[in-house]
Amino acid sequence: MRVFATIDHHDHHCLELDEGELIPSWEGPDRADIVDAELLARGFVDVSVPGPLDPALIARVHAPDYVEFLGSAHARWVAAGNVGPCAMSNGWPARRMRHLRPEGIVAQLGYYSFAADCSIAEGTWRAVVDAARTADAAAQHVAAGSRTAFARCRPPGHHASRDQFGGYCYLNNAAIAAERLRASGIDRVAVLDVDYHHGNGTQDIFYSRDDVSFCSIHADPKVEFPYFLGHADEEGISLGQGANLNIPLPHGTGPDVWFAALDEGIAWIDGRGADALVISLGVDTFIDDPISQFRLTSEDFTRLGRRLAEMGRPTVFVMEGGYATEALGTNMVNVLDAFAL
Ligand code: SP5
Ligand code: ZN
Repeated sequence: MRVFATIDHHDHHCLELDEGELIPSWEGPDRADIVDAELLARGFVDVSVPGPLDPALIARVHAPDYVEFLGSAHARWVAAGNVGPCAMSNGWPARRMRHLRPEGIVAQLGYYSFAADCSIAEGTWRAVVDAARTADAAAQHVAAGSRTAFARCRPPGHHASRDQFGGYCYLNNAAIAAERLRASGIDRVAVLDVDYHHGNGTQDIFYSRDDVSFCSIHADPKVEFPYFLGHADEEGISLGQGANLNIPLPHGTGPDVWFAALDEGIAWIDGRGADALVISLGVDTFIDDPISQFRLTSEDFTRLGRRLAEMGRPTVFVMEGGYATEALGTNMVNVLDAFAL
């Protein structure tokens, strides 16, 4: 299996507001290093650096003003005299307030984000661009006829919408991969999101379209981040009516219930008739994940890889969450290894 990766993510490590404290984000550079070490140890040596960023592709997924904002936010934060190392807001446009774009950097940080678990460090934009390039390259590899490819990227992407960051995500790597497949002439794409958290950004990006179907299996937003999207009655709108499937599950969900949900999601995708798949591959469903509450074991990730292989479709894997760093490499590569067999 071809792997796409860069090491330019190393300067991206933000602060996040967690349990009332500003802490170094759970989503740190060590995550990618651990996955890289495990890939190497298990013989995944076909590793390529992705090509340059394609602005036209990014523009199919994200608003131009948002992309411009992300690229300049940290420099503006410093220029405005803010002392903290990471740019973040303290106010958001909530109920009955107006969604007019404000002028200052702190206000715009609120306008362009939906959560305080995510900020912008000096090295963030460079890492974000690299993650997007990585997802694009993996999709190009599959569009060119390969059975599969793995985008080993960070920061993750599935919480990022057309114009909002949050949940450790800035540009939506999986959506970028899906758009690359579409732009390469693949008619029907399905994104299957197995990260513990609902892929609210991906859902939102494709919500009114029928050419990219979206299925997410995740912790119930009534009790889990991102809290405000991911319910079972969100089925898509207008042309996209019926092209969105959410399967929310309770805290404490174990393998029996989780794999039954996976079968339901796979049957639904089969019914949609997808020509290629993008997997938003989060392994924060792991029993020992420090911020999550599902109960999959490392062996279950092997089972997941086998089940995805049985779908028999060209498949782009895009790395998302997973915070149990000791086991992250094993869990991520277990999926890929079982798929590649
Ligand atoms: C890509 C992805 O998996 N994003 C997840 C973002 C979740 N952010 C909120 C995390 C809150 C964690 N609080 C757990 C406290 C444990 N002591
Ligand atoms: Zn997650």
